[in-house]
Amino acid sequence: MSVKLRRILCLVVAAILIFALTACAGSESESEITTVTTTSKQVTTQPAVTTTASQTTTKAETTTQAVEANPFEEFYEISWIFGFCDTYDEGAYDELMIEERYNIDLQCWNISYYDTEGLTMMLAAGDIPDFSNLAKGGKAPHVLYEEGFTRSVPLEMYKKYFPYYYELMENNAPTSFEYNLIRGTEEYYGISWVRSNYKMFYNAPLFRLDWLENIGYEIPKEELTPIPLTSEKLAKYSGQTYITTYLFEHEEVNDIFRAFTEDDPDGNGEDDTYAAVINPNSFRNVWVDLYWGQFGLVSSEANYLYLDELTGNVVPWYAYSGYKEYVMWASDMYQKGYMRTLPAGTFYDVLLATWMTGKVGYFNADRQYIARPDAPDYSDRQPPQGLWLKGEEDATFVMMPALKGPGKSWGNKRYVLDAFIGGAGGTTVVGEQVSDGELIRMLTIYNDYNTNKDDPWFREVYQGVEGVHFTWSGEPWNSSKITTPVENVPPKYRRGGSNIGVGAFSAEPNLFVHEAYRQIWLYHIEDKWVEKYAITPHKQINILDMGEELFDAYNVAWAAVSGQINPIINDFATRSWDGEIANINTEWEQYLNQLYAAGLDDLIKNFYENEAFRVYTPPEVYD
Ligand SMILES: [Ca+2]
Ligand SMILES: [Ca+2]
Repeated sequence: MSVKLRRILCLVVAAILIFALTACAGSESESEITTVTTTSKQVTTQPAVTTTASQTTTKAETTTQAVEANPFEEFYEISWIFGFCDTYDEGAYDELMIEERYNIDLQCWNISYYDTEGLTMMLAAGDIPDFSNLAKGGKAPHVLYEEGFTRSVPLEMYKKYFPYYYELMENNAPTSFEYNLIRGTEEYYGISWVRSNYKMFYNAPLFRLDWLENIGYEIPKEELTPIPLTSEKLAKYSGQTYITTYLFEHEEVNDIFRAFTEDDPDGNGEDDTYAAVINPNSFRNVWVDLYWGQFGLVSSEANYLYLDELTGNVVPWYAYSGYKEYVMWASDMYQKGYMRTLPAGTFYDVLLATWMTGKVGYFNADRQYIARPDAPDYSDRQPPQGLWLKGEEDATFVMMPALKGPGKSWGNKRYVLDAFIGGAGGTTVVGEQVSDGELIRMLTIYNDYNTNKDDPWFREVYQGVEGVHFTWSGEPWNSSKITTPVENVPPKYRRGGSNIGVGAFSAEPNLFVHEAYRQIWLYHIEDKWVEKYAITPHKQINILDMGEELFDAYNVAWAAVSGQINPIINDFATRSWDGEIANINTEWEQYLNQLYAAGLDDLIKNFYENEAFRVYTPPEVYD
């Protein structure tokens, strides 16, 4: 993280932490981390019970391989830590299936990957399992490698044994080849993870549809697709939330916000509603990205750089002309009372509580929680379901891809910019004791998982058995799953062995989570929302795009001028929020002159427009 980012964001650290927390909660459901709730800690090694014959019969398409040498001839013991291994009990149903197919014995080490102390002690004793994620172990992948804990992974092996992953790398170049790269080689400190969220937005504009109808804004019926809800908890509200590609014009949104405040949209005869929540201009957070997005920039990312059409310069948000337009719009909406600030308290809690008053008509909703039946601590406080559960049972809602701005550069923030991720939290590290043969076996398991998702054997291992582990909420494999509580699963069907980290390299979302989640994902992909509406930075301040030398020099340069630049930014944000700006174009020019004189000019010349700082390339989103 750049020094700049740290300093500018000091005001919103708490909010960012909440963002991280909720982002975490979401990504867990996506990677389907299985919690195994057994307590005994049996570590006996079980001999594999594999026969070649059983392998050829379990999978029809391997007949051509039957005449070739058995690729799984050599037996391996493979130790691992992913997820809650502290409570893992050897010999689970799915574990045995994988062991038999691949001629291995999986051995889970009984330490949770959240157990900082346990993992630290493990490393201090010089131990590391064969395959693990050690996010909480206190050592980054390159440190583990330099200290002799891990082995490297050659690019060549991805090409040969994990072609699914290699193709993803090609589609996401250049950074995909750079995360975890051991400099000057074609080998990696570990296997970098992939997230499906680069294909997705974080927040979604959500309007009260019943209010829109009451104030005379109709969306054509054929443009509204109802989201069916199938869970026991929310089925009675099925079809009350719609998804649409229809977008209101910017001036229409402004008028809707007026009418949500002035025209009694809830029809109770009282002047008791308003359009939406807003924060002062100095507040920068993912929860206001959709507002900023109308003007072609995002609030939550300080490291995005934009190509400014007016000046021709590559500039950060605070010197981008879209920011000028944003502050004028925000201030106007606030001054008129159509959008209001929050009472004191923890931002996230107060925001959700304010939404749940039922007096607000527009939400920058967290897409992952729209109509989510589980995780009540979070989901029951969010729209739409929170309002239904609080008694507004007839409320209807419509979700759109973005809020359209006045120009042509409007859009939504992509959840993450890159498909690949590195660092301790996003890498599978491989113990130094692992042979090439064992590594190849594991890469084969990863590859098979990602390329055989419709195969019955793989479905049984990685999704479970219908009627035992889950039931379908609708059509099999074309709806979301209703999971059987672990305590109701017969002991012989106990699962857990399939949680060996296979999902960490999947670019595809888990579409079986819950029905709204599934429908929203499918809509995003089918209608290419990311391609149409994502706000793409021209460049992104980070070590991979700048190179270490330029990045380090930049941090030093920023530290030297930030003391002069930040007060200018803060002053403009405050005065514009307070409505103290009479002629925005004159004042904007003065503001830019001040910024450039205070050091921005040199930052632009030496860094932002430096040719060694490469332009950002968006990943391939659609196959
Ligand atoms: Ca085992
Ligand atoms: Ca009213």
